Amino acid sequence: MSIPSRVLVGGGLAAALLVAAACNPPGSRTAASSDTSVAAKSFVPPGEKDEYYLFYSGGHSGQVYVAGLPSMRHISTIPVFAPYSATGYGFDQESKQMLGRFTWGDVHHPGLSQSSGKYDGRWLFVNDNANNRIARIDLRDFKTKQILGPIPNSSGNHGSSFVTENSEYVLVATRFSVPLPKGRYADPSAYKTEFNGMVSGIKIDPKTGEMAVGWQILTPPFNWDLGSTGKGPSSGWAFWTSYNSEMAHEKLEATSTQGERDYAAVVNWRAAEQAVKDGKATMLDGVAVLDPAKVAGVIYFLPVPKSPHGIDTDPSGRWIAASGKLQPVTSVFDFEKIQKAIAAKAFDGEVRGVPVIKYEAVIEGEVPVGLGPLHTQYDGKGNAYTSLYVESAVAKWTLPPWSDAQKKDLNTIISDKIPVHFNIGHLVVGGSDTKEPYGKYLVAMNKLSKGRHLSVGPSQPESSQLIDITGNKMTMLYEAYTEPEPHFAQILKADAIAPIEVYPKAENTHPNAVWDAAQTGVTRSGNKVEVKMVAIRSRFAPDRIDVRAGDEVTIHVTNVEQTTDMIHGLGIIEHDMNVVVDPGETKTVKFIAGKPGVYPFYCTNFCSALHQEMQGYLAVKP
Ligand code: RUQ
Ligand code: CUA
Repeated sequence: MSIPSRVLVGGGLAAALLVAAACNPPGSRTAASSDTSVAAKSFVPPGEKDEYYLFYSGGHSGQVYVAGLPSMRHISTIPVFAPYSATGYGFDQESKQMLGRFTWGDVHHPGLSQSSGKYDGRWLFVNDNANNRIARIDLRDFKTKQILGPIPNSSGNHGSSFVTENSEYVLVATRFSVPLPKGRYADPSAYKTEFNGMVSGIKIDPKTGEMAVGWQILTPPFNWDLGSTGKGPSSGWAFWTSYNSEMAHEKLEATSTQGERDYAAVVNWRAAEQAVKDGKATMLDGVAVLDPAKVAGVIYFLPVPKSPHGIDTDPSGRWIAASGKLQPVTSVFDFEKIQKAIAAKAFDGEVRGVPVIKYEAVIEGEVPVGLGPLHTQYDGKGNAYTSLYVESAVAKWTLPPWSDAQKKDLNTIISDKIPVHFNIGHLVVGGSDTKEPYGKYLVAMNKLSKGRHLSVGPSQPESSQLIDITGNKMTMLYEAYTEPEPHFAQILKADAIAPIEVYPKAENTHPNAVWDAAQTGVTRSGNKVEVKMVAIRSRFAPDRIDVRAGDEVTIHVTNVEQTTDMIHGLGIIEHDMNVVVDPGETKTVKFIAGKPGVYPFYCTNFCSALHQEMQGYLAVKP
């Protein structure tokens, strides 16, 4: 069969679903492909600003992209897990240190910080699925400020970044299981007994945002998938789906799709925090780890139909929608019933000491949304929107409480369906994960774009489509193409933040910052040369640096400008070095002077009419 593997969702069933998907889904309509009447709705005239920020994950590019909504215009790239010469990220000492030994990451799920269940505009957290890390971006200057990890005892940090209501924690869960602690060898055939997964609470300092590993909960080697945090009645709880509760370790496509149901984790993170305080944890690789077989009440399992993916808590915190990729339904659970079931011990046995909550006791309904449901978002007006990967559509449906008539036929609560192009993964509605969603727009993040754009050869971009959700029916407004590879995104009201545009001189605490030519200079001790440099329109001072071949050269360059958008760069010919320094910022670069010769350095950001003249020489004597 010649279906690309990324389109497959699993075995023969997936193939069947694909065939079905080729037909026109019932109730669908074609998108506004050439309907110009909607054009004005996403048009933001030149010079005017968008209403929202869209922060979307850059997948294995390791970056975060910033666009405006509704225009979908790309405004900025925030480098996080990969060097980015455009801003000098990964070239200066500070960012090099943050990146550590890695030059890439796999960003999946950005999560905005919250206070009282609403976005507070302070930080954006993003996960790295590849190297088990979490990063914090400060929304004051849109820069990555911390990279935590690799997280001990964790492999495949995919199930994150889920921020709790008051940013107490970023909660993360492992996609892969390995023998713990990391570094221990066990034969993969002993997967069931020797391998484990983990749920981790990454503690956030409420003032500084500084992250630290708080505690972990040991789990069976299921592959934890997407999650969400609770609020309202589910405050203090968090949820993840899993695939592979079969605990298979080979040919997962077939072996992990055997069971009718997989398990979702229902985690009481407040109880976990308390249990650690009460001394119930054991240290493993420096982290307090709770073993649920010994510590009751921190985690429960909840059966969810066939290979679920997304699990999303609604704005009220009562309804939790989990989608089974291989089942055309989204299961809606009632958290109040979950509480009652736990209290009444309405369990269906246990798995490794973790009670399994009775499905029938907590299910509110299985909503027949369509083929290949993945993720659900909410508009705060009682509507839910589920992405349908196989069907390439978004289904809109009504949250409970449902009338008796509706309950009898849940087809009646599906109020609309819109096709998207093609194979949608995530979708995002502004503020869906908060108590007060903005509604208004939905962005469909599609896995394939299949020639809806000028051809760029075999490596095609992903497509994102903007959908108006203000009416009863959804309206397709616009589409844009993105760098690889958007997974989830967050939408933030533009006026929720007020980013700085220069670093105030008074706040510059860099020990080697200099502010005028008189303070600059070159000093030598042994074979170490240290340079204090200023950059100002349109020169560097000093603009001549004399060293000897093999010297270790350190340059501290301060951009002394205090004017918006007056950025200077320092690129050094044939030394693989470029840093970009924002107004009021100081950066330090370190390198070994190369072979004898004279190497020009120059400003890499066009800063003034005399930008071209902003240059100097690194003179390397034999
Ligand atoms: S996962 S397409 Cu990496 Cu977010 Cu659902
Ligand atoms: Cu400074 Cu160009």
